Amino acid sequence: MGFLQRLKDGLKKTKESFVNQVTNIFTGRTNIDDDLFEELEEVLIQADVGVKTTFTLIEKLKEDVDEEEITEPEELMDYFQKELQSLLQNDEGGFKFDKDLNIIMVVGVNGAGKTTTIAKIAGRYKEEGKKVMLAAGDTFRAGAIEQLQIWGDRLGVNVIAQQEGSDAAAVAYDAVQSARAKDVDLLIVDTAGRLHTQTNLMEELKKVKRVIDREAAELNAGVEVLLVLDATTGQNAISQAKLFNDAVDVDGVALTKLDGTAKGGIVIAVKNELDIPIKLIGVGEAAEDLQNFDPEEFIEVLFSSEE
Ligand SMILES: Nc1nc2c(ncn2[C@@H]2O[C@H](COP(=O)(O)OP(=O)(O)OP(=O)(O)O)[C@@H](O)[C@H]2O)c(=O)[nH]1
Ligand SMILES: [Mg+2]
Repeated sequence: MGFLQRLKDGLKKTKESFVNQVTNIFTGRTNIDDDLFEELEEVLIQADVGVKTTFTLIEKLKEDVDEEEITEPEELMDYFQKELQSLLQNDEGGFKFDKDLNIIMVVGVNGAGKTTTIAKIAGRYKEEGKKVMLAAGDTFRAGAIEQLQIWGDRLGVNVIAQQEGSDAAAVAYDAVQSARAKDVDLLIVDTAGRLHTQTNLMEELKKVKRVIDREAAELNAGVEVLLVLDATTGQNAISQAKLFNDAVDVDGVALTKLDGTAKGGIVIAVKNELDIPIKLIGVGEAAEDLQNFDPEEFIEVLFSSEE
């Protein structure tokens, strides 16, 4: 299956619910009136686009109507898609590797998809010929280290680990040293899932980040913090992101499990309410289901009528 087809399949629930409702609003009437905007507002908020972003979108559409003298609701739908695309405009999806050693620290709440996302990223860059290493920084949850080691074996990638209960920052330190000694291109550091409200665990995360930053500065290595968010958690993902961002300065988001929600509008809220770029989206469990986020393509696939 091609990657566009995977994207289409993954967004099926959102297409069937959110996109259908939006389409009906624009096609089921002859005039652009207040009712249209009110219905649109309701559908957008229900789809987790977020209140602030919804208001911005509606305002922009009203401006489009005035400036372009649009009278046909169907024509306005094209503008709606364009406004969505421009709201989602990012730097490119994926990561930039501009250093000899590049480090990605992966953070997020329990079960968001951190470890599987790490495995998918590792597999992808290994295939591209990069030397990849993993660090088992989840020293907290029983079985977490083993889970990463199994992935490492499967992918043929080195995993740096200590025993359960050890200091996550020490694992990160070891891993950076080892990555340098072994000429690794990409080191990905797993961390324990934690609730954004657990202050002590957030402090631990800051410590891990401090250690990585300090060691990376000595080696002139690049560091990115990737926050993994589960799309099915809706607006809660936004509050999580704010607190993780306060703690460790998030550089990008991987939004997983979009296949599991009809409220794909969360993509727009993440980008617009947080101003953190979405780098990757997850639309299923297979490795190929983790894709670089491309806003234009995303909106096109979302609104295309092809199956
Ligand atoms: N359907 C679907 N499932 C996903 C996606 N990404 C991850 N998962 C599943 O989500 C579950 C949890 O993934 P993990 O990677 O273990 O999550 P984690 O954040 O490491 O969890 P903890 O280590 O417990 O904090 C697994 O069953 C994954 O297969 C996705 O894009 N779509
Ligand atoms: Mg994990």
